[in-house]
Amino acid sequence: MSLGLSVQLETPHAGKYEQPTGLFINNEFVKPVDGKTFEVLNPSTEEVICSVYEATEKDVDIAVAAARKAFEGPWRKETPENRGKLLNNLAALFEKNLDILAAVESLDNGKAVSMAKVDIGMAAGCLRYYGGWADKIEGKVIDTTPDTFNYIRKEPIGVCGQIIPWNFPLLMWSWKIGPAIACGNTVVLKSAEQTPLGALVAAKLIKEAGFPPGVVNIISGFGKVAGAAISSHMDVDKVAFTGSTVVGRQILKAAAGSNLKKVTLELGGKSPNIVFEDADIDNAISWVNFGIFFNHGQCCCAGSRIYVQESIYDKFVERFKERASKNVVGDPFAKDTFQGPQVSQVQFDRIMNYIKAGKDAGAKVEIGGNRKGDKGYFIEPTIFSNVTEDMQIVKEEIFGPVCSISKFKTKEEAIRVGNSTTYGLAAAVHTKSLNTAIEVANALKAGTVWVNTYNTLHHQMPFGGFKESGIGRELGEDALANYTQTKTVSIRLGDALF
Ligand code: TXE
Repeated sequence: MSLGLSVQLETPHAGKYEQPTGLFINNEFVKPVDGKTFEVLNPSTEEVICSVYEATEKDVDIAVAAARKAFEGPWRKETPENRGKLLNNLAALFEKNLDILAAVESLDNGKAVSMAKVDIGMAAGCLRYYGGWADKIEGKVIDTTPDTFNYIRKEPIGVCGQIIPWNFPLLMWSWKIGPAIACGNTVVLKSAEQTPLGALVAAKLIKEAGFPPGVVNIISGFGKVAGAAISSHMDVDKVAFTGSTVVGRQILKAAAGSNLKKVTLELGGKSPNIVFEDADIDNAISWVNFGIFFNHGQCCCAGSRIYVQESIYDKFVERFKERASKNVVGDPFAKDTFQGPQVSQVQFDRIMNYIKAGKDAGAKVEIGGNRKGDKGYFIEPTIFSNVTEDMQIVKEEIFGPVCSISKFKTKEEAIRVGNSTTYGLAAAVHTKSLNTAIEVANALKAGTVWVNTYNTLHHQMPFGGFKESGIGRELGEDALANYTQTKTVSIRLGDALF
């Protein structure tokens, strides 16, 4: 029996709901040309939740054609005010459907439902924020000579391909769609193959919010097939990607080898979290714990390298171990859960291999280091000490609940080790000294530096990477630059011939 275009599912938190399974193209759920499907697993139980339809190159072509038609058609003439209204409608629908969206996110990704609710609230905030920008994207007039009138227009880029990961499925969905729509583009968004469910439930809200057909198209599928088809497509004008650095490079190559589409990349990290001896220790411990273990360590900005000043190191390690041991790991739908399972078997294996590599290299396991339970992809919060800068666990992104902790003596050393990475997404400094905070924040080569806090992203503030952590900035006013192109118009006023 072939799969229908929706299935009835049930979540512990929000009860029964209708889960779309098709590709969302032209405001309708449709079956792919080849009729292929793939299974979606519940990471807490390793059981199949349902199957969804898989897009191949042919479906990417259809979705891109729909986005092109909308872009060259009525969408082009849509007023900025109306674009803003649509994003505001969508934000309100996210809020109205918060419980169900959060529940689907927990079911599919494994994140604690309390955290998923925060994600959905932030996604609504992001969509509303860019709704506010839609009618404030302005050009300017530039005076050059008396007989010319010159103006600059900020025009949409066109059809935007957007490829998102599985760690914050719906938050990334909003980070991508919000600014693209505010600037007047159309979108083909591919969700991650591990977490397609929320993106499809949210696709229903696109239609309900009143978007015209073809403006936002959402497809499920695999990176090597649908993702690669988007990044090498000759009629996609821009690609925005969040994911691994390895794939980021492939996307740049695909863009270079096709139509030189504009590319923005938000990639991995190995962020330092630096604690000075004058820091408020309770505060620092809370944020260091949150910095690495939030979202099960599956954050591109996770504070995975912890450096503590020598004089407080022993005390800090003891207190940090105590704190991390209290993180409740388990069923994402249970009330007190902080950490759920890793997203997939592949990620679970990758993390367990890193833990083994740390142990083999002689690092000391302060806590954790094991799988938790025997069902689901749960891993104990793990802290390694006795590490050296050349160890794999200190150099490479683990993307799990695993960190290293080591000591430093001076501010200069903290800056040096903080910067000793090919990445540059985020960093943090904990200190009561304003001078230390500013000096170190300015010296760290990272797109975001937090002081006495961690992971406190906000849609009003730009986010993105230095070095190999990416190209371009998402969020804030900066993101608008990713989704507009500048046109110079120069008009000769006099009639003198050249
Ligand atoms: O990422 P991929 P994976 C890092 C993290 C993690 C590692 C691997 O270190 O352990 O990446 O995770 C699509 N052309 N991050 O394998 O493969 C894919 O379908 C076009 C950091 O899941 O990069 C998915 O939609 N697209 C990160 C998206 O890329 C391709 C978040 C991410 O998948 C493609 C996730 C291709 N050739 C992982 N191959 C962050 N920055 O937050 C894959 N994709």
